[in-house]
Amino acid sequence: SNSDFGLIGLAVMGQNLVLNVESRGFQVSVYNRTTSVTEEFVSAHPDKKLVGAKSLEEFVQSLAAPRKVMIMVKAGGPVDAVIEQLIPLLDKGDIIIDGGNSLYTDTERRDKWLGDLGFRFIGAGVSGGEEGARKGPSIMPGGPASTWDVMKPIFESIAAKVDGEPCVTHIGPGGAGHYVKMIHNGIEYGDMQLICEAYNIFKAAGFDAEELAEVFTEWNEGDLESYLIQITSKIFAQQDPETGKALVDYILDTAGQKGTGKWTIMNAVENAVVISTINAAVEARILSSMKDKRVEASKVLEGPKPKIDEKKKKLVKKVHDALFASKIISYAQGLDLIATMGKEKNWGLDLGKIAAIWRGGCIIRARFLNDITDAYRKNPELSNLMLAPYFTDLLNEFQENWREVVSIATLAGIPVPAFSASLGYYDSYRSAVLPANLLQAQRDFFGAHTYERTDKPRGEFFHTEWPEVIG
Ligand code: NBP
Repeated sequence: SNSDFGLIGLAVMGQNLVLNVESRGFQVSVYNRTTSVTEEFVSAHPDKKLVGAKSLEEFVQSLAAPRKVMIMVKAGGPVDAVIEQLIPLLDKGDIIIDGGNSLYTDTERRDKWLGDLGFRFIGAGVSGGEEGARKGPSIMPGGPASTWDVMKPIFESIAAKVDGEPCVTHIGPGGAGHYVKMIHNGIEYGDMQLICEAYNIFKAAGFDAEELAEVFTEWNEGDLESYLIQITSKIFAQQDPETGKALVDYILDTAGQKGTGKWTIMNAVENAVVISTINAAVEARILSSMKDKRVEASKVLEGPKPKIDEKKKKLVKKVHDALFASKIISYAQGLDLIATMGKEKNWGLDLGKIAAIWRGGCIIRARFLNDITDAYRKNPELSNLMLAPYFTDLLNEFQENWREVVSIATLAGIPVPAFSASLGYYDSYRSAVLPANLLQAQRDFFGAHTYERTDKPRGEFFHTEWPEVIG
């Protein structure tokens, strides 16, 4: 009974996390439902301080007190199944960590369930895929602060580091960690779609894969520097071994999704927060998956030829501005949702710290997260990221090219749902006057909903006897 840490679930994420924890000097016990997986894993790493357990009893007995057990199995039912099997074997005060992509409401339920039984529970979002898990992920743990204190040394040692700071912080109680991970995934959807729209515009302007690789390589050396821009440059440079041509041109244009984007949208609607960029990204995936219907419609529904006549160098700058501006909007919306939910739940979230731990390890890591961190450090009560002076200046600088890109694309019949949704949000948000006066008139007309007047104090409501409409 002397392992520092135990992990259940030796699929991709679990195996890599175990190797990461072990590499920081900890002895790790491992258990997997299918025993052969455990045996193969342990024997593949004879030089590592690993204890492979054939049963959960053996696993639990191999851990030093208080036991620290991380569950890394498929989200949903499997997590509850593992917890149920663990409960009779653990002692009060032992710590259970769920590191999968659990829905935050499940985490809240488990937090209460296990807390009532005297166990300590942490629901931690882990981002960065296989490589992140092995070399250093971004970790978003939620649960009691006192439990976080016990886990802190291990979590800080395995997390990615940026400027020496570990990409992990205590997010808040209960489901806060998994909630923030969910929104992180939504933001990831937005980032990916925005890059795809930039690509589509360049394609219509005649850029070949080599030129695209150059554009993205250059962008990755500037203010757009990020993991997703970097891998995109590598994707364009990748040749298909069979034809010697760009591999990307052979990949079918239908995307899948696992559900975190959908959860993010549902939560935004519940909180009455606009996340139109992420919305557009999720819907773009849905539309992409309707390949057969799109092929049919392409034969009958007309539009202009998707051709853009612009000087390539100038277009690159314009699309850069459109992409960056849209990305700022997407983060402004995602962070607005996190802030709103944090207040609603009394989670005491620190948006600056959340942005800071996304700077390394995770899929959305990007240079501009430094500026987001700064913005919230300067003003923790910032009402919207767009209104932080640094981002206000950028948006003011970019907005002209941004409009031009949305217009050029629209006139050429190239769909830019995320670029235009972002611009629509920007223009709505900065409109002192919106046409909702008419909307209120309509509502009062058919439903006697009443309205307020521009020439009377707020809070005074009026109703008009509108003419009768027959038929
Ligand atoms: P999977 O999500 O594919 O889960 C496979 C693991 O779950 C195996 O170890 C399997 O054991 C175990 N398992 C299942 Br399925 N049902 C079980 C049950 N009833 N009892 C016990 N064990 C059970 O693994 P993953 O891709 O490594 O992901 C793990 C978690 O991390 C998920 O929540 C995922 O969403 C999250 N995540 C994944 C990534 C990624 O890039 N893959 C990134 C970030 C987060 P078996 O071997 O006996 O079938």
